[in-house]
This record gives sequence, structure tokens and C-alpha cells, in this order.
Amino acid sequence: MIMLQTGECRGVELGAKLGRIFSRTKIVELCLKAVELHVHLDGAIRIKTIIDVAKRRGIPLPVRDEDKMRDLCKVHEPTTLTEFLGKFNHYMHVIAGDREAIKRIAYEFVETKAKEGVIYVEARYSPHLLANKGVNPIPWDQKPGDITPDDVVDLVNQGFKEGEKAFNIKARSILCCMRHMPNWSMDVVELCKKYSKDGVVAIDLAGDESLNCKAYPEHRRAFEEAVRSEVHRTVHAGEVGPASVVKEAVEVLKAERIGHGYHTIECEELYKKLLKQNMHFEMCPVSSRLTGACDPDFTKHPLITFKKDKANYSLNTDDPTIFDSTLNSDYQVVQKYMDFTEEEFKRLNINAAKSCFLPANEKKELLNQIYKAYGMQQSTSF
Ligand code: PRH
Ligand code: ZN
Repeated sequence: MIMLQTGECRGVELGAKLGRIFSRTKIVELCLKAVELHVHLDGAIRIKTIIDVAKRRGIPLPVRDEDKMRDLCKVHEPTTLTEFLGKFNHYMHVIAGDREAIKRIAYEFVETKAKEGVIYVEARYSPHLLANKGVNPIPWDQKPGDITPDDVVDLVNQGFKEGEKAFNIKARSILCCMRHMPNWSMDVVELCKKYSKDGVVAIDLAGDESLNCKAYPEHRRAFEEAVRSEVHRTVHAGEVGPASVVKEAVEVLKAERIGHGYHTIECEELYKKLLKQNMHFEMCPVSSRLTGACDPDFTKHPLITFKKDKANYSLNTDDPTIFDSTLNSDYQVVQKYMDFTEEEFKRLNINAAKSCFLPANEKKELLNQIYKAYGMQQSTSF
């Protein structure tokens, strides 16, 4: 559930109970139905699950206690993207290559999102990083096993489908190519094609943009194939890298959405062009501070410019396990430091729904659900 300071939010509770006025300082439970488009499944694993699975599999962890493990996996202070990505080393070997664990993290993910008030989520992951067969090299120093990247997609789908039934929300997947692993990218697009009618809605390019600024030819080929096969595309770009990475994402990789994109505003020409094109930016405020992508002072955040310009963006957690956050944390930050209002929260979620990768009929359904939850007429425009 999203909890906001009503004083900053004009003292009105959004959503189903629209219109109730609260005292200025009170924190209320906001019935805001949200859409989340940028969250990594492997960055959203419960610490308890990591510990349970490690015990079951007899995998030693550096610490056994839940709080200590949370502390170890967490980025405490602003650091670099490279340092942040290193946090995955603490736990990915526990989950990867284990059918029950992969299915479990997918199921629990849906439960977590439902509790946060999310009604539609696109979760992303690299099938290769959770496999132990048919992937070269086998990640996380695992012994060879029998779980291929294809099996991983199937297992995540099973977990999502069971979660959807149990918690009554919708979850879809985006499959990630990794910047440092160009030899996996053609596999990724083939998996997107294979599962295009079964849970997978798009391809992404994730990983360390600071070390691999320009997309390798293999990534370019995979994204060309995605265009040919009508697979939707999003790309992590302009997170810590310069605006030129965003330009490449849009012009070469034909990205329909940009993951982060904060540094776009440093090239006025590109920024204006993308505003005009109504490009969607997947913004992750808490993440952007802790990865060192943006100034740690939220009052200087590029999102303020995007908001002023009425850009098309969503609010997202990115990797809640590592930031020790929830979607609520991101909403609170922008409300507290960037003057986000009730109107803006509605506008950005409607934009998220409009920019999601669902087929047209399902997108329309989602939008109707949101308009209804916000007590709005469909024709209301921002
Ligand atoms: N920027 C780039 N890569 C990221 C981010 C961040 O938004 N968060 C996660 N990842 C990478 C991790 O290596 C993760 O294992 C992979 O994306 C697939 O989810
Ligand atoms: Zn990301």
C-alpha cells in the first residue's frame, strides 16, 4: 500500500475513497492503484527466501541471520553502478539452478507487488543468470545442471500465473540481455518470440552501462530481430551513462521505452525530441541515488525537470532487495522532495498504463481499471 504525507498531497486520499480530507501532518494509507514497469525479479527477492533456500540446498552463506543478510545485500550509501551490481553476487548462486526457488521467487514477487497496491507489473530478469545448463559461461560458479534459460522462463511463468490467481493482479515478464554478455542476446530474443503469447512482453538491455557504453553488434542484431518479430523493446540507458547512450538506444536499438534515462536532459536537442515523441522513461528515484546515477540531493533530481515538462514517465523500484525499499519508498521520496501532487501521481500511473507492453485490448482493460479506481472519466486529460 502506498502511504503518503497528506499535507503534501493536498490532504486528499486518492483512489477508491477519493475525496476524504485528512489533517495536514497525518500519514494515510493511500488506495492508489499503481502500475510498475521497471523492477528486476532477481533484485526483488525476499531475504528470508534466500536464507530458506540456502539451508535447504546446503549452500553456506557468509551470515545466517536475516537482518545481517539484509544488511550485507543492501546498498547503504550512494555508491557506483558497478559496486551496486556486485551485490547480486551475495545471493544469486542460491536461487540460480533450482526449480523450486525460481518458481518461489516469482510467486512471492506477485504477492509483494499486490500488497504494495500494484495492479499490473512488468518484471524483468536475465534467464541466463538463473540457469545452469545451455548458458556459457555457467554463472555464479555453479556446477552444470539441468535448468536451461528456456526452463527458467517456464518456471517464472508458473510462479507468476499462480501468483496472479492468488493475489488478483497481472504480472508479465521482460527478458534482459546483459551488456557484458553479448553472446546471450540472440537466445534472449528467441525466448521473447517463443513466449510472446505466454507471459513475456518485451526485451531489455541491462547491466553495466558505465563499462559497456556502446551496444555490441550482437545486442544490435538481437534488437533488430526484436523489431522484425514485433517484440517490444526497452533499454537501460542514460542511467549513469551520457545522453549518447539514450540516443543509441532510441535510434539504433529502436527502444520504445528508456530504463532510467536521467542523463537525457544533458542533451537538450535529444531531450526535446524525446519529449515530442512522447518517449516513456522508467524512473527509479531511490535507485538513482544509491547507484550514484544522480546527485544524492533529491531536490536536484532530473525527475523534477521531467515533471515540469509533463514528460511521460513511471515510478519504479528497480531492485527493492538491494535498496531495502518498497514502491512506497519511491512515492514518498518524490512527494517529500519533488513536490509530487495527487494529480501527478494519477497522471504518471495513467502514462505507465498507456506505455505498458500489453496487447491493445488488455491495455485498454488496464486503463479502464485505473480510471475507475481514480474516479475519473476516460476522457479526462492531463
Ligand atoms: N541498471 C543496470 N542493470 C541492472 C539494474 C540497474 O537498473 N538493476 C539490475 N540490473 C541487472 C542485474 O545485473 C540483474 O541481475 C540483471 O539486470 C537482470 O535483472
Ligand atoms: Zn534496472
